[in-house]
Amino acid sequence: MLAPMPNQDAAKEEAGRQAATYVEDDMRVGLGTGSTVRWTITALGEMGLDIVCTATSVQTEVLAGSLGLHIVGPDELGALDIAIDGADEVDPQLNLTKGAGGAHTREKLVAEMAARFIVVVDESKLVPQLGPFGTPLEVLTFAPAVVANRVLALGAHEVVPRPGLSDNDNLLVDARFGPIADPAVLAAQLAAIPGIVEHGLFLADTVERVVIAGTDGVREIVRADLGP
Ligand code: A5P
Repeated sequence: MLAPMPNQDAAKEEAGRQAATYVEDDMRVGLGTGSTVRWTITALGEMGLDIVCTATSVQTEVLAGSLGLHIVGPDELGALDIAIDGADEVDPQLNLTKGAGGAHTREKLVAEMAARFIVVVDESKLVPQLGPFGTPLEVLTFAPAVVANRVLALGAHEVVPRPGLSDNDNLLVDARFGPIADPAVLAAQLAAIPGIVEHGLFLADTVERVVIAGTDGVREIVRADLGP
């Protein structure tokens, strides 16, 4: 677990609110899950824009609805102009680990529906290599031990089950691989295991920018091939 930074809550609010400035009237907006993007959702509620949103979890749907945002299912929108979400780890290429909140399956679907995917974090989430957090996996309840053995065979030294079920009524586990040398390779290997509904590795090619709040204020990193 990464060490919390001083004033981490204030940093989350700052990053979350800055990301909301990318949203404009008439946009179709994907809303992520977690304590940082909660501030984006709060800001959107305050801004009173004419937008339609889709939510990545029941928790976010309830929050956004309570703030007066118009929420519909992804199928009603088909595509999104923008999605904004948090992350658990961000590497220098902008690959992400997501899923601490168990919402990564819906989060990945919504991120990939969006023309622009913006990530909001405090700087404690920046890591030189993905892995220390663990890799969240959503797994069918049908044969979790079979899946765990396949994940161990890929090099995980531990597969830790979480209590409860996801919003999709599946199991959640955390696979511990240690530092991940090549997230794209591991992502492909995990995607090929039957019974894994979705893994929490989000590759950089889906990410436009990361909004990062730290002790010196907010900064943004845009994916290298998109320019400053
Ligand atoms: C939810 O499943 C995760 O992917 C979150 O987006 C992630 O855990 C970020 O949450 P915080 O902003 O609370 O750290």
